Amino acid sequence: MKKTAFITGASSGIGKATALLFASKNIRLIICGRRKELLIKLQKQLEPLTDVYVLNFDVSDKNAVANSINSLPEEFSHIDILINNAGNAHGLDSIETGSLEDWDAMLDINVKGLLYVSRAILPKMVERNSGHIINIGSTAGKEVYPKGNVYCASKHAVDAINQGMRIDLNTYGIRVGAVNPGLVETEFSNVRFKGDVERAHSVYQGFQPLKPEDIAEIIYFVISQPAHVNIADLVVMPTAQASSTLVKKTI
Ligand code: 8X3
Repeated sequence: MKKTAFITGASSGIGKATALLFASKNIRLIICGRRKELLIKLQKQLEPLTDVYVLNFDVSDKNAVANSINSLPEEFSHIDILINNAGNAHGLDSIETGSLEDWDAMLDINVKGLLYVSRAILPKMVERNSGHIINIGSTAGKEVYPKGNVYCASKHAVDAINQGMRIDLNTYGIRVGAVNPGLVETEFSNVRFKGDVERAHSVYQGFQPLKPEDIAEIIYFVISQPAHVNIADLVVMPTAQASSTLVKKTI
């Protein structure tokens, strides 16, 4: 039987690459995000390959999350795979000068958003005693780097939630695992540096960063394992990266 996957943050980056790969593997999709036009465009691209439903909401809005997920038509309400991908960095400031708005945004989206979405989807997985959740964390959830403070805290929270979910959902046979990427060239740095394209671009210069498609392939590998195999936690970096602060650059 065809599986159905629910992907947050599907309008760009890792979420979009995962949607494209899943569609090519005949997985039915619910693609979610804040940018409706991009989701509609992606839906048109995916529809020749699979059934696609668009949900346009902000993960940090708990009512919108619950209403959107409750509004899913019957044929999309059986979710086999949840990819908790939505997440961003806002700013790169030392703790004493950090922006409260940036902190709120990161904690609201990366931590609370992930929880709201999971909480809305889990009851049906529990009812069926099956499901697979992939939480997209970060190397920032494994170590802390200068000025990473709150972003790192939000991703450390994802790491803890990933472990907590696996423990609590063990009794229901629901698989839970995380994929923690290092430097992936997406809109990530554009958002972190608030549209300073040059600064964002410089993060990925002088070495070969990961592409969203690299992470999508790994996510697909994780979800295509046999039912008795749960990949609990993966850290993925470009070859040029050894840690958050050590990247071998040619320039
Ligand atoms: C993205 C990786 O190193 O910019 O989560 O925090 S990093």
